Amino acid sequence: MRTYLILGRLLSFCVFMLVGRSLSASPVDFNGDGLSDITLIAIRPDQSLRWKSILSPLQIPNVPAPTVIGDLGAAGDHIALGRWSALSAVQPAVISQDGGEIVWKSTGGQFSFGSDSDLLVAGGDFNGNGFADAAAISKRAGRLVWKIKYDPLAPNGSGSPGTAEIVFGTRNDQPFFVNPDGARDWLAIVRTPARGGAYIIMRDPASTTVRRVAIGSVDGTPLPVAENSSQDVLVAFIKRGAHSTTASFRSLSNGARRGGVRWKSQGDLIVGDYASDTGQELAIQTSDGFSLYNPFSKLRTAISTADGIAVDEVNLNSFGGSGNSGGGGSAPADLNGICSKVIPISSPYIYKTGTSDHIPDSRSGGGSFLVGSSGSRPSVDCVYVYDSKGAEIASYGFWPSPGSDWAARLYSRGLSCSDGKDPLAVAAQAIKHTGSPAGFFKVSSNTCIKVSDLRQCYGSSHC
Ligand SMILES: [Ca+2]
Ligand SMILES: [Ca+2]
Ligand SMILES: [Ca+2]
Repeated sequence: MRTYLILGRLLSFCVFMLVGRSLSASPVDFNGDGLSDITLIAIRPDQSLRWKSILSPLQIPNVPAPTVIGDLGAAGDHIALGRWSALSAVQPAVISQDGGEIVWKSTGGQFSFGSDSDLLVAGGDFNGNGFADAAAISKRAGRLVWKIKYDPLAPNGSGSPGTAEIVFGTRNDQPFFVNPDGARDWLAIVRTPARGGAYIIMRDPASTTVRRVAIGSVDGTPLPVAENSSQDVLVAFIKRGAHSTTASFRSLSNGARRGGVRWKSQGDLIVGDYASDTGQELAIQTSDGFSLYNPFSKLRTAISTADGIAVDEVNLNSFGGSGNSGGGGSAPADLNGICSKVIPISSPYIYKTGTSDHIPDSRSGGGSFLVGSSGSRPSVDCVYVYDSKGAEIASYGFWPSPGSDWAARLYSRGLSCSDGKDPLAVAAQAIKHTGSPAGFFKVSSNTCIKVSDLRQCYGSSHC
């Protein structure tokens, strides 16, 4: 699902809900109009995170400017927005790696929980009392072990603090969580047996009750979607293609297919009750705003707004067991269909997160990807950049007159193939999606140049 690891400038992976996760949950609603507000994160020059909200974002045509909620966290943290210390509203929260410790920090306090090799689950309320719980999933002897820390930041005398350990699922299952009964979030997995078919299997954390729903064949990352009150009734399966994002919906009660949607853009998805149509909407962040879809009413609408990294309450995070260093290693399997050959960046290639001072034009502020004269011009029309799971995250265009010192000069801003993105936001997107800041610049039909950390500079004397 979502992994928001925040790195760089203004931002990125995906905050949420009204009709949301638990009986007592209300929307991420800062202005009290009953509809979700879009939460955005920006990275400040000192690398701290500034949290903002676009209140009532569907006030067309005048989308309000974001309101500052507060500052919490730093670039490199994961997002854990939730009702940690008050039932009335969500609080910003982040998960940080501090030495060997995983520290969860909100405006109401902090605690250590989980390890850097666990899948860290934020956004769930597994005892259904409205206060956010933390969960960490590890693998033991081929099984998934869910450790739950209930209400860790609930005020004294509130909540039901405690812990639970539940073995549920096997190593090849895809874990998530869902609220199928309106009472609490259940542990959930998607299982795709080798013999075919797929299942959603849910386990009530308050009992040993298990529900199993056959959903045919599905592909993508599961995301629960609520129709009304607090109950999830659909699961969206999100698949990010090279140039598009699709969601296909399955009924949580009987597994039936309930339509789908395709966006011609590749971005982060958030879920919330943003529009007054019944049920939650999915919103994908595009280069100039958000495109929304309601799977119940089929409403499609778009809003344009300033940038920032959109986040919601459903976050499954991983630090990947190797800290924030990122990069290194060979190309992950997911990338193989895109680049059969991966070359770590070295001369004659140069990558920079900015442009040289002598470039004051529309290219400024974007990323630079340069090929020295000893190299050859990439044999593609546009150079696309993929993350380590093979999702396209950026595109660079050729400067038409590279000069004799260069085989090619490409920029992420100001040119026909340029997507205009800030390279640090691209890095944040990659980290949120994959846990790694690596980017792969595809320079021919089968070859990618690997930049291990898109936040760094490579190959230039000006690095
Ligand atoms: Ca609102
Ligand atoms: Ca709780
Ligand atoms: Ca709605």
